[in-house]
Amino acid sequence: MASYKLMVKDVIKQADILLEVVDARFPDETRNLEVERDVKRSGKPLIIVLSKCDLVSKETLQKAKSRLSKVAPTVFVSSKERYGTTMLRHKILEIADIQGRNILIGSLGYPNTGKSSVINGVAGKNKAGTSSISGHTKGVQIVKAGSRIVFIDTPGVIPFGDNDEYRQGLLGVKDATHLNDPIGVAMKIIAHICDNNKSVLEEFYNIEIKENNPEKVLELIGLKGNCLKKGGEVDEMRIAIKIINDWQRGKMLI
Ligand SMILES: Nc1nc2c(ncn2[C@@H]2O[C@H](COP(=O)(O)OP(=O)(O)OP(=O)(O)O)[C@@H](O)[C@H]2O)c(=O)[nH]1
Ligand SMILES: [Mg+2]
Repeated sequence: MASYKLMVKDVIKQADILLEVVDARFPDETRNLEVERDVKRSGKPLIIVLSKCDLVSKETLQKAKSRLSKVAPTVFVSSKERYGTTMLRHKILEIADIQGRNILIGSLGYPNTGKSSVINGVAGKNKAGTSSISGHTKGVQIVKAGSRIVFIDTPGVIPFGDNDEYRQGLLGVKDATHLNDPIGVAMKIIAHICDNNKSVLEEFYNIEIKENNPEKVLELIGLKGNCLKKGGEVDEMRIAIKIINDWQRGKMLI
């Protein structure tokens, strides 16, 4: 963690502008207030990027944007649907107000929020490596993204003390193969979707949810998907892993 802190401080020191990339599905959970404070202290401009905006409704996005705009200029991007990256490029050029040399942009954020994908979106090419498995970007990398814009891509930073595996599963920081309790994590994901919009689960798994009880919903999904053990009861582990994968791979929109 100490080396992460040093890395963040170093990127802030080198860059002209900082991007904080947050997942539009969890803007609050994937913000890093410590990083925001460090950027503020440096006096350098910050742009917040709400990434993966194809995975949330317009209303959810607008609410998040108006809240975050009070902290820093906020742009939403979907690297998948190639949306928002031109706007981001303009915003960078406008805010940097630097003439005659390249602008260096440090991209910071929680693991797996789409930092490298945003950079690729602005570059218009897949220059920075990406993966659905968190922790893909290992070290700091310099990526040229067209004329005048150079990014520093960084590995994701988990705020100090955040080691709750249920949260990490929900946020996609740890994939199913690295979780100790996939069933518990799947229930957390179910509860999160039910809190936002349970019809997403109903439509995706073709079930009807009568009771907001994650354990029962898991059971229902298992039954519907014919995910059963030899004796006929639901194979909870297998269905839990499928739910985690479906969620983390962005198959459900909330
Ligand atoms: N649906 C959707 N998925 C996205 C979007 N951007 C990134 N992803 C997916 O999110 C996962 C993580 O993307 P990365 O760009 O590797 O994220 P990162 O923040 O660089 O991740 P680390 O380097 O591991 O911290 C990949 O599976 C991407 O395909 C997006 O706009 N929409
Ligand atoms: Mg990356």
